[in-house]
Parts: sequence; structure tokens; C-alpha cells
Amino acid sequence: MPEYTNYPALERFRGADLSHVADRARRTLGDDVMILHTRTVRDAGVPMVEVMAAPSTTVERVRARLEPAPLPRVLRKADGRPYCIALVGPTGAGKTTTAAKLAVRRGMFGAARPGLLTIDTYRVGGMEQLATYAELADVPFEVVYDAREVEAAIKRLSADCDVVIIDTPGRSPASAELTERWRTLLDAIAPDEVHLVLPASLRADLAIDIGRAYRATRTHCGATHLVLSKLDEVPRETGITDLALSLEMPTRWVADGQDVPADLKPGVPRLLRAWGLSADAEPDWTPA
Ligand SMILES: Nc1nc2c(ncn2[C@@H]2O[C@H](COP(=O)(O)OP(=O)(O)OP(=O)(O)O)[C@@H](O)[C@H]2O)c(=O)[nH]1
Ligand SMILES: [Mg+2]
Repeated sequence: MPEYTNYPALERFRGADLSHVADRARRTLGDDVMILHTRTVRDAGVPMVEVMAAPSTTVERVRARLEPAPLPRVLRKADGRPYCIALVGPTGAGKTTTAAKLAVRRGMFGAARPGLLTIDTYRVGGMEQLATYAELADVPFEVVYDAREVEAAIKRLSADCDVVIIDTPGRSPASAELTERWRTLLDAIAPDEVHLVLPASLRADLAIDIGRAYRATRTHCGATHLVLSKLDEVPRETGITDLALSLEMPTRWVADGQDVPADLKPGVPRLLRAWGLSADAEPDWTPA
């Protein structure tokens, strides 16, 4: 079995009518079976009902693998330092856009006040992109070029912010030296959470390799969470839940478009829905 299918699978049942098929699923998978997808298919020209089903314990396992620990009720630390959430990931994945969505969405972190910090001083226009959003939404914004500036920048932000979103440059495998530089900067910030932003359309085997590279860093802060971006570019969101599961990181948010801040959604309900759990319809957006 390929590595990326190493997640709880759904089972497929086919038959002439739904009640018989559901019965067979129940007999095979147990009384607590959950019917996920139902559709009509043609088998050698004959119309059939097809269901995808899983025992409810599997559904719970999937949920548990995707569900992040809740954010602390009070984000600001006892020592006055804001809670720091960094976004990392390959070039063009959607880090800056997601950072802007998180920081400018009203009530995103309840009553906690957000701020923005960027260490992307390499890409032309990267800093300006975020500065514009910060200015429009009247969110404090800091740029850090050097590890020695980190403490002062966080201190300035802590005057007005309880949570700080950190944008980082895209990491190109070809530029190890550049990567080392921003990694050192991120270490100096020591974020509480590091979210790896990956486009949902990425090939699973590549995504797994990238996920591994961002997580497994002995000397640097590794990724702790996943943000799947560009859901809107995946037809019917097919396979996105499998992708998230194969990356083995909890998913607090997903991004489904370019609109700031509207196109950011809670991760688990969306991924469970894409997996087929229609009963768990997406709730109205309730900020983190
Ligand atoms: N369709 C779609 N486009 C998105 C989404 N998120 C970001 N984008 C677009 O993807 C492009 C790159 O987004 P950025 O936020 O600049 O990506 P980045 O990871 O910061 O890129 P670098 O800083 O260059 O590494 C922009 O055109 C965004 O508008 C999304 O959820 N859906
Ligand atoms: Mg960027």
C-alpha cells in the first residue's frame, strides 16, 4: 500500500436499493456503521446504489487525527508576551494571504487583539503586501530583519496585541543559506504554533515529503499544524481529507479562496464534510 493511503479507509458497498446496501454495510462493519457518501452508479449498464461507509469508531479516529488542541482561553502569556502563531511553507502556498486573513478578521481570536510580524524581507513586495492589509485593518505590524531585533519587536507588539501572526518567506530547496537565515529568525521568535501552509492540490507524495522536511528539524521550530490552502482549486474538494490525514498534523484552519479575510474556514468541519460526513455540516463561522 502506498504510504499516503495509510489512514482509516472507507468501505464501498453496492446493491439494487439503499436499504439492502445499508443492511449489508451494517452486517459487515457493525451496528454503529456510518453511511458517508451515497450515489447512483451504473454497473454494466444496470443502475445501482453505492454507499461509502465506515464504523463510527473510524470516524472518531479521523476526527481525532485532524482536531487540534484548542487555543488557550487566555492567549497572552503570564509574562505579558503575546501568543505567537507562525506560518511556514513552500513559495506561493498562501502564507501571506492566510496571515492577513487571520489578523484582519474581526473577532478571529475572540476579544484577543491580533498583530502581524513578518520576517519575509527577501521577496520583493512581500512585506508591502502584508503592510497594506495591516494598515487597512489598523493592526499593529512589525518587520524583523535580524535575530537581535526580535525581542524589541515582540515587546512593541505586546503593548497592543495578545496574539501575533508571523509571516515567513517561501522556502526553496535550492536556497539552503536563505532558509537557514529565516529559520534562525523564527527560532529567535520561538512561536507557540507553527502552521505549515500547503495547497490542497499538491500531489500527496510531494506533500508528505514537504511535511516531513518542515516538521523534522532538530535545531529549528518544526511545523505543529497544517493549513490546507486553495481548496477552491480542487474540484469538489476530492481527496483533501486524505491529504490532511496523510500529513498527520492537526488542522485548525483551511483556506478556500483569495478573499481577505472571508476565505478562511475552520478546518475539521470542512475536512469531515469533504470526507463525506454530511451530517456534520459546516457550522456558521465561529472564530477560534
Ligand atoms: N485560489 C486561491 N488562491 C489563494 C489562496 N490563498 C492564497 N492564494 C493566492 O495564491 C497566491 C500566493 O499567495 P501568497 O499569500 O502571496 O503566498 P505565499 O506563500 O506568501 O508566497 P511567498 O511569500 O512568495 O512564498 C496569491 O495570488 C494569493 O491570492 C486560496 O485559498 N485560494
Ligand atoms: Mg508571502
